[in-house]
Amino acid sequence: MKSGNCDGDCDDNNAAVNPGAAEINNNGLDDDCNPATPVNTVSGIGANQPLPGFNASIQVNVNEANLPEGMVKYRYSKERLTFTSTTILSIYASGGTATITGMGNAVRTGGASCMGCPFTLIIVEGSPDSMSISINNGAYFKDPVSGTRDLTSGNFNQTGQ
Ligand SMILES: [Ca+2]
Ligand SMILES: [Ca+2]
Ligand SMILES: [Ca+2]
Repeated sequence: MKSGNCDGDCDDNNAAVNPGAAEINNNGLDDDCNPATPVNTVSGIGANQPLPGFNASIQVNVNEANLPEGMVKYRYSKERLTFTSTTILSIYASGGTATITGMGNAVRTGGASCMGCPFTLIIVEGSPDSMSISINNGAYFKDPVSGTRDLTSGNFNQTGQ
């Protein structure tokens, strides 16, 4: 049980979690009882095949401390789709799962575009890492399998609770 008692300890049932503890990245715990640490980040390049014979790739570099400089790029050959972020709104990472939201421009060669479209990117640490992206809440594009899909090449690095 979490408690709000006056010693500032955010988890009285876990002796390792307290305001004097060191933050351990990506363990799913706010070890030092300070939600502001660590600064959430995700960076890297990865690729996979959402459907056999069709290549998807993603490039991401988002740092909670400097969201305006953040960027997400996604390409998917089957849809002739190119997506480039224009605004990063949020990043949250805990326990090895990072969620990034923002806006961007999606273009299908010879098809409909979606300018200023909201997107959600999920990156999960693992061996290999996995990813999933949804554009316009899935109305424009959604990775064609539920959950996240393993990378076939590349790697992401993330920092979070
Ligand atoms: Ca913390
Ligand atoms: Ca990784
Ligand atoms: Ca932690």
